[in-house]
Amino acid sequence: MPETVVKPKTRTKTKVERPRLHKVILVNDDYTPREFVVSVLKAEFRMTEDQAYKVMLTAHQRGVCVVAVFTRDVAETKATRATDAGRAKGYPLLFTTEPEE
Ligand code: TYC
Repeated sequence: MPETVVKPKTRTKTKVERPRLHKVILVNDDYTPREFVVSVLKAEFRMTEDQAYKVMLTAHQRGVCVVAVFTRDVAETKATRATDAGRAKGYPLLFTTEPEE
């Protein structure tokens, strides 16, 4: 008796999309010293003094500044570490994340 051969009727389309990137955002406050913000930006985001100073000043003047973009995990880890560095010194320094459009 011949075997029944069942042919698949559906095809699987492989579609690979890039992971969405997430912004790390520095939020201004009235208490964290400017130099401390700069030192955290340099340590956690590998910025130069000049880059860090510009980002700090933008957040200071406008309320927020985008620091950099990363995959979600990296963005969240860096934001948490940077926020914790401020908390360890008793400062309200805050870094948040949000997905890019
Ligand atoms: N506004 C703070 C001050 O005047 C400095 C500061 C800048 C704090 C940026 C947080 O995200 C910040 N000492």
